[in-house]
Amino acid sequence: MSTTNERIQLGDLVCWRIHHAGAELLVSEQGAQILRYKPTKGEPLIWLSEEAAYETGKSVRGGVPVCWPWFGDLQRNPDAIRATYTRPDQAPAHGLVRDQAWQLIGLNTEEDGVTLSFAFDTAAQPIAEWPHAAELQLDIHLGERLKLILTTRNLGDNELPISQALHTYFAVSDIRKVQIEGLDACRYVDTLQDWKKVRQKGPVTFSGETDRIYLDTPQQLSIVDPLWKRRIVMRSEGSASAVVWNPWIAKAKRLSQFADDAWQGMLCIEHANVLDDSLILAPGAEYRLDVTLWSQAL
Ligand code: TA6
Repeated sequence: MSTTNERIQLGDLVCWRIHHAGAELLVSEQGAQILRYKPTKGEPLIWLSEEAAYETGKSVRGGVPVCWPWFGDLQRNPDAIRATYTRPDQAPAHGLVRDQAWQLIGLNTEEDGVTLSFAFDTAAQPIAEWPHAAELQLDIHLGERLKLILTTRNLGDNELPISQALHTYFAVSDIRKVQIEGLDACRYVDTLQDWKKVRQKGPVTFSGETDRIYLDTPQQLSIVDPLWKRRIVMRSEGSASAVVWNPWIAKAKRLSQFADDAWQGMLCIEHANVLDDSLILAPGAEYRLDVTLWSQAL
């Protein structure tokens, strides 16, 4: 199987472009952010904005931003998580690491594929407003499928409350024509209806802005895309919550790095540990969230 690994520069960002058996992966060291993933056959699985900016200190729109040590608006997180940050009124959305430099700690090529490992260590890169000893590691394995393993280690002497998500932007033919299978009967919080609790009936379909936090989610979800004649399959371990988001027309106009019509070709399904599924790591403990992605012909 032919495999190549290249270190390239995109704008301000150092990135790694990996080819293995006809599949392609592109990851920036900033945020350990996957920017592109195209399997051996068919369309890319991961969506990346045509207006993406590759700038130091700015998360790129698309790919798989890592939301940690909290997801979303810190004020909407459990009290214990809010209390980990000394300036909660100025907390950035989606945590502190998606726009920061991570360290490449491993690049291994095996017969079955290539694994890139990145780490963010608060001992090496202290965050004054988040004074906790922790290490975050993202292992990305490109093989027949794409596997992401996000591991948090609590290196401190106290409990560490966190919420997190792999904020994956999937590429779809037309959001109006796809559906998500696997969430039937799950509870969800509708963040667009004042965080009202609702129960999902049947597959998730899209006819407007959608921003929901699903709870008690199963290990396997899929996006059925009839126009591209494919099913994107997502299998996770260590996550019982998932965020489903499409900005639709009006919000698309307000988003940075996002063309007005880009809402039609993307869908975020974000495997998470949020709300009831948030975490408290004991001193010395580690926690793994992993997601494997692949596509099948319909
Ligand atoms: O995950 C859904 C969400 O929280 C949406 O509400 C929207 O804000 C999206 O994340 C994108 O957030 P960002 O900060 O990347 O623009």
